[in-house]
Amino acid sequence: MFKKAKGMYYTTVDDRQVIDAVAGLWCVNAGHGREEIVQAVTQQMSQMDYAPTFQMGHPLAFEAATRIAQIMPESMDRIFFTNSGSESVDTALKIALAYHRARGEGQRTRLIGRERGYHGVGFGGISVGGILPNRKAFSANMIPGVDHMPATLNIDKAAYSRGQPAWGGHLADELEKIVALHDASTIAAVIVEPVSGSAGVLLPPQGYLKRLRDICTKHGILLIFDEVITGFGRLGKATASEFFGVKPDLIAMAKAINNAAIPMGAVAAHRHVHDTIVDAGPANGIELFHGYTYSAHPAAAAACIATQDIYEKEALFERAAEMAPKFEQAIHSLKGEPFVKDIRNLGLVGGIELESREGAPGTRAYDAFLKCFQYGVMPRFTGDILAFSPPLIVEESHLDQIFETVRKSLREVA
Ligand code: PXG
Repeated sequence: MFKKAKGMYYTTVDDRQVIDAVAGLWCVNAGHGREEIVQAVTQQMSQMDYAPTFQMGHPLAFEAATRIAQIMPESMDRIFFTNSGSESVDTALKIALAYHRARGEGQRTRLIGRERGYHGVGFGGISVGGILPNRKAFSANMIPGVDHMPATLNIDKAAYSRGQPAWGGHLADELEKIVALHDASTIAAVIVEPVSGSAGVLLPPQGYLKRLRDICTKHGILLIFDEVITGFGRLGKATASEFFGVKPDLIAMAKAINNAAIPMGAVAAHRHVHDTIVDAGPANGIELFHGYTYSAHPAAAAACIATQDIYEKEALFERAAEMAPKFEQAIHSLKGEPFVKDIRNLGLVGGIELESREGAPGTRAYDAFLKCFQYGVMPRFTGDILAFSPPLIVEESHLDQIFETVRKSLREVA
C-alpha cells in the first residue's frame, strides 16, 4: 500500500521508497505530485466546483478540448469528454454506429476487435476485447455481432524484437477474411490498440497498422485506435497515430490526458465523422444521445490543461523519444537471465516474458513482481509478463535502478 507519491517514487505505508516503473497504471506520464496540476485543480474547485455540460457549458471544457485537438492528427479535432478509458471506448463505438446510421447505412452494426485486445470493462469494451477472464462470466450478455482478428504476438517468429517486429504484417489480411465472411455492408468499425499494453506489451508488426487502415478505407469501415495507453507521449509522440503515420477515424484516450490526477477520458473524432452525425441531426435537437454527468468536469479539465502545459513546457514527448533507445538497451540487457523467453519494446513501453511454471501460469511473474517490489521497484505483471512504462521524466539512473533490480529479482525466483 502506498501513502505518498512524488516524481518517480511512491512511498509505502511503512515508509519505503518504491520507484514507479509503470507510471501508476500507465497513466502518470509527467511524474507524481506535480504542483502545477495541484494548483490548477485547487483554484478551479474554489472558483466553480461543477457545471453541467448538457445544454450548458463552461470555458475550461472548450479550452481543454482545444488543447487536445491541437496535438491530435490533422482534422481529428472534435473532442468528446468522458471519465475513463472504458467510457471512451464505449463512446467511440457508439459514435461509429451513429455515423453509419446518419449516412443511411444503419445496417452497419458489426464491430471488429482483436484477440488479447483490452478496451476496458464496459459491455462494449469487453465485447470487442479479447481478454478471456474479463469475458467469460459475462459471455451470454456480450453485445451481438462482434468478431475478432488474431493477436499479433508470435514469439517463435519474432522473439527479442527491438521495436516493431519484422514478421507479421500479413496478419492484417485476416480482416479481409472477416469482411468476406460478413460482408462490408454489415461492419461499422474496427478497434485496436496500436500497441497493446495490459495484455503484455504486444507490438504491431511492420506495415500491419497501415494495412488495417487501407482495408478499412477500401470497405468504408471506420478505424478506431484505442490510445488509452499510447496517447500523450508513451511512444515519443502525442499519439501512436502520429508515431506510426497511420490515421484512424476515432481515437479513444484517458489516463495521461491529465496525468491521472482526476478521472478523465476523451474521444477525438475526425471532422468528417462529427459533421456527418451533427448535420443529420434534427434542427435544434440533440444529434447524439450520449454523454456523462461529469463529462469535462471543471476539476478534470483544469488538470488536463495544466498537464498539457507541462508536456509542452518540458517537451516530455520528445524526451520520451530521446530516452527510448536507452530504455531499449536497458531492457534488452536482461536477455539470458533466468526464465526470460522474450523481450519487446517500443518508445517507453517494454515487456519481459518469462517461461511459465508447469501447471501454474502467471505465478513466476508474480513472484518476480513481489521480489522487485521488496527491492523498491514497481513494474506491472500480467500472466507471465512483466511490463514497464515509466513516467516520461525517467532518467538513466532510474532505468539502471529498475532493470538491475529486475535482474537481481529474476536470479532469485525459482
Ligand atoms: N483501453 C485500454 C487500451 C486500456 O489500457 C482501458 C481502455 C480502460 O480504461 P479505464 O480508465 O476504464 O480503466 C485501458 C485501461 C493493467 C491495466 O493491468 C490496464 C488498464 C486498466 C487496469 C489495469 O495493465 N488499462
